[in-house]
Amino acid sequence: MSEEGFYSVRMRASENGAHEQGGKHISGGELISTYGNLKNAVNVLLEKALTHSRGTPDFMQIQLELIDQPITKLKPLPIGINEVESVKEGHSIAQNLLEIAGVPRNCIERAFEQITENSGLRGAILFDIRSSERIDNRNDKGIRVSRMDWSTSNFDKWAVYHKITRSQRVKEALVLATKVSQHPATIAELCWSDDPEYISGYVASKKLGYHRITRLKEFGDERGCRIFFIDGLSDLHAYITYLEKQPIFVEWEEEK
Ligand code: PML
Ligand code: MG
Repeated sequence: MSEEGFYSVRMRASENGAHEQGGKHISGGELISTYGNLKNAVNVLLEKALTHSRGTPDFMQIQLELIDQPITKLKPLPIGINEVESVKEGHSIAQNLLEIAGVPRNCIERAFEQITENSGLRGAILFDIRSSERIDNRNDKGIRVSRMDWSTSNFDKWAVYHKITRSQRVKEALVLATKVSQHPATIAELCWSDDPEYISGYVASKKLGYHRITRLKEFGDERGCRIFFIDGLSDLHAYITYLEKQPIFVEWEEEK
């Protein structure tokens, strides 16, 4: 990317009113665009919201803001794929990966117990690995990680090299996981989609990379989850500011 100005472009869409009026979350998205590409960027987000299998939005907000900070470049997390036959097996692999990443077993169990009650959020929840409590105080909103992107051409090269289907969804998830895992307070992330037609998810951490798990819920289930397991958090406010405001650009280079 050149040094001209960049814009953070964000979208959120809901059905039966705005999110803050109790509407159902349909879709969210964020990207970084040059001024010249803004029309295209807005269209990408519009298309995402209008074609989502969670429903037809009757509220949508697309917002843009000039980024006034330098953009940090990060390499994508290494990727691994775990093929599983059932949700039970998927959850068991996810739990083992979380444990290897450093999340205590009792905390993992407590997080899984609470997943159902936290599944309608439009953002992520922060789970403290010491107290096994949710600590973000954002209720139904959760934390929305923002100001991040990966150029389509560089992502496409990465996908060809790794023999992975070029999917916007995988790109967005890997960008988010790369940004979140980069912060020293993040121990691991657990995510699966709230899209009823998408059953794969992942566990990610700086130590383990991005582990896709092919089945983490049943087809048709609209409940998703995104949990960041956090340790050593001296400044919760600074952590949330990093997630929401620090601009990140993912860039991959083929290993020599
Ligand atoms: C989402 O749809 O919002 C999350 C998708 C997570 C899994 C992406 C992947 O298949 O790697
Ligand atoms: Mg989604």
